Amino acid sequence: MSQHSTDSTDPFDLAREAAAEIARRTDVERHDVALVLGSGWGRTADLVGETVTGFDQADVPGFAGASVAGHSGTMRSVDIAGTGRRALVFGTRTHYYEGRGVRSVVHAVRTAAAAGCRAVVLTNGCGGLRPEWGPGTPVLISDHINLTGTSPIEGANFVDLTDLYSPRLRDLAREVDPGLGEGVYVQFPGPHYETPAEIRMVRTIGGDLVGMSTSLEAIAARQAGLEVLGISLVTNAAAGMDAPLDHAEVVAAGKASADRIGQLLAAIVERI
Ligand code: 8IG
Repeated sequence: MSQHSTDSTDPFDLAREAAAEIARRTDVERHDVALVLGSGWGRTADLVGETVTGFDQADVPGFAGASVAGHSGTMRSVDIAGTGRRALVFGTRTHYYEGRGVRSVVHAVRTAAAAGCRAVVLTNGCGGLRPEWGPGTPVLISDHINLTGTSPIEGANFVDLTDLYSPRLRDLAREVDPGLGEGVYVQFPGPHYETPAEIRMVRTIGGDLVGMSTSLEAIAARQAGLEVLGISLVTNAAAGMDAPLDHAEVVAAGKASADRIGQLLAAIVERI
């Protein structure tokens, strides 16, 4: 079976349709920066600026409703504090494991490009392989390893992925928060987590973070000409590592990180 939709709809036409609907609903012709909020990042958009317009993502062509608990299905147009620029915030994403096809996974990124965005910030919640990154630690993605076995690119388009995760935007993020570490994100198809043996493999091949998103979106973003910043929030130690913190500690770490990652995202978006 083809990994891409076999219907005759052009995914870029669908993205343009979605962008037109967004322009209609928000009354602005173009947005400047897109944010995709992953697990744990849901409330951070409030710190980016004032939500001028919010609507159900599922009302925009090509988008399905939220299907993962803890993800908000709201799309928002946010006035980036003090800049006169607009952020297009996707409160949820379609994951590869949902089985809706790779086109659905990258539709938000293609829509962002069609809506005029020049950069996209892809966030996620993930497992961490470095013991110094406890739950609640934000980490910049320096590069990725795509273990999904698929690609969002259709046809013989040999898209260069060198410096996919923009060095300029990573430098900018570190100006905001000099304590930020960075690592290689490994996307598994999911929805199951890894086995301890798979995590040992990840370590061997150079991975630092494991998750079920982001890489396919980043590839589509590069094809669309967007600058990409990827930020992971380590929410758990990868499988087979030392005993995780107890639940109360994890909750406390999450609360403490909410402020840090919200301020981080706001300060970055303001400077992009
Ligand atoms: I949150 O440990 C979160 N998402 N693959 N592994 C994978 N995805 C994740 C993990 C994890 N934690």
